[in-house]
Amino acid sequence: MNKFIIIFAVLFSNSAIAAKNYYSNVEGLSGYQLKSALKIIISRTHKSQSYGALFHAYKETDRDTTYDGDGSIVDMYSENPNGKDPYIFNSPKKRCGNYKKEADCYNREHIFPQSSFSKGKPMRSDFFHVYPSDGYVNNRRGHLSFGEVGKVAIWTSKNGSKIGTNIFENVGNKVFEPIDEFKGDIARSLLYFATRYEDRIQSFHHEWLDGSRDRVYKGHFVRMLLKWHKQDPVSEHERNRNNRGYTFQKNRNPFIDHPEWVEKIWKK
Ligand SMILES: [Ca+2]
Ligand SMILES: [Ca+2]
Repeated sequence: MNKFIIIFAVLFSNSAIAAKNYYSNVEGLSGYQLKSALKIIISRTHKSQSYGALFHAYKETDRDTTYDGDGSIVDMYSENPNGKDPYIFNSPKKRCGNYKKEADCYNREHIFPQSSFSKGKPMRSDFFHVYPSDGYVNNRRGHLSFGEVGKVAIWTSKNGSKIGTNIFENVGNKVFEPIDEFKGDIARSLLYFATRYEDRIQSFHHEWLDGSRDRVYKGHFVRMLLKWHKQDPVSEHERNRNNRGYTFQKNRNPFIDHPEWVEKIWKK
């Protein structure tokens, strides 16, 4: 083990210990009271990092130590959890840049599109909803909502992420569907976002918003996020990313630490 790995191992084990004391004064709370109490905790501790710093952090925070364990960057839009990845990114030289097709380069994907909040701070560089992803797939997704496409896709990425018409509750809008392995990850990112920014989100614009501070998202969208949260439980990769993100940005995603809080807040 080299010195670098030992330093990170120590930092991350300290992170895990510190996380135990992270959620204070939320005992007995439920519903939107719990959400607002979490909002205070994750905002007070949030040390916003620069947009450029994300790129530097990814080589550690998003390192593949659980799927292939090859140390390359986990990209939800190209990772194949059941076999060989169609392509991998493991060099800073692969940062976008221009791209013409998948595998050309990676950039920073905002799960909650940055156009929705005019690239404002600290949302734009908030680690818990900004992930490294293939530039071409990121661009195809654009600011589309998420949904379930079913069998008839307009377009499919090399790992099976799809664009097409949303069949979830027959909503019928044009959506992006990630692969099953990452549906929960994306749901928990969006629920983090709804909590962290509940005081500002009424001025943001996206078709999935219902204009409220408490529930934040439209009914069908909340029901789909709850479904995704349940069918794709927190993985070891996600827990690692949460701990590494805590080292980087000093706050945490409560719904990775306490998956049971999702239903406690949103289930009606
Ligand atoms: Ca991989
Ligand atoms: Ca997952």
